[in-house]
Amino acid sequence: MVSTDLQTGKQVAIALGSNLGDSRAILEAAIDQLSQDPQIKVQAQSHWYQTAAIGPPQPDYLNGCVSLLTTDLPEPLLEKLLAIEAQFGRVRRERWGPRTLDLDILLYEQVVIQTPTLTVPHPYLHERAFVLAPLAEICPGWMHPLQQQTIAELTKAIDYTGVRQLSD
Ligand code: A4P
Ligand code: MG
Repeated sequence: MVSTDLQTGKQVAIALGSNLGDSRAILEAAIDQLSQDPQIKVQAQSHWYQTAAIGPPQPDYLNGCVSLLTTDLPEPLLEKLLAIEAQFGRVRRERWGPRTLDLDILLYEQVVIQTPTLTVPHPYLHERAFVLAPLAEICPGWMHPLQQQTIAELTKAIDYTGVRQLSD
């Protein structure tokens, strides 16, 4: 049964971001979509953070993270995330440009993947305050398989200017 499988599922951390449209509603709806998938169990959700954009000039982002248990392998999980992005009208234009919804796989257990379509851990995870702040709330003890430091340890070297936790 699916629920039994999920007990032995893999632990995954996902980053969510949006800076176009009704970001809060879009991000909440994306989590809803994930939680309705029979092969995914959403375990924990961070607060939302208002964050100054990294990249070309553009509006602030709303960022957050969730941790999942899933029986999906990394590539099929990425396909699901891309489908959810598409559902919310995501159109890819410039690199690091504004987007209605961005869903990134940050960590998949201790797995390291480097293919043309998927890099895990996410290559910028350890240096981005808008990722580390929410991630540290929900998985502080998770070891980054390449940095060999926990998420809590990685947060210590980061400048949090422009990153503000929202109250609910
Ligand atoms: N891809 C490879 N690895 C992954 C992964 N671990 N998770 C591939 C998800 N996708 C992954 O994605 C392009 C392709 O990356 C996907 O089709 C998938 O095959 P994209 O989201 O269109 O990426 P991009 O915008 O062209 O570049 P990049 O470097 O992936 O963007 P990021 O790193 O996601 O950064 N500022 C703030 N404050 N908050 C933000 O959330 N986000 C970005 C985008 C820039 N500035 C930001 C924020
Ligand atoms: Mg992305």
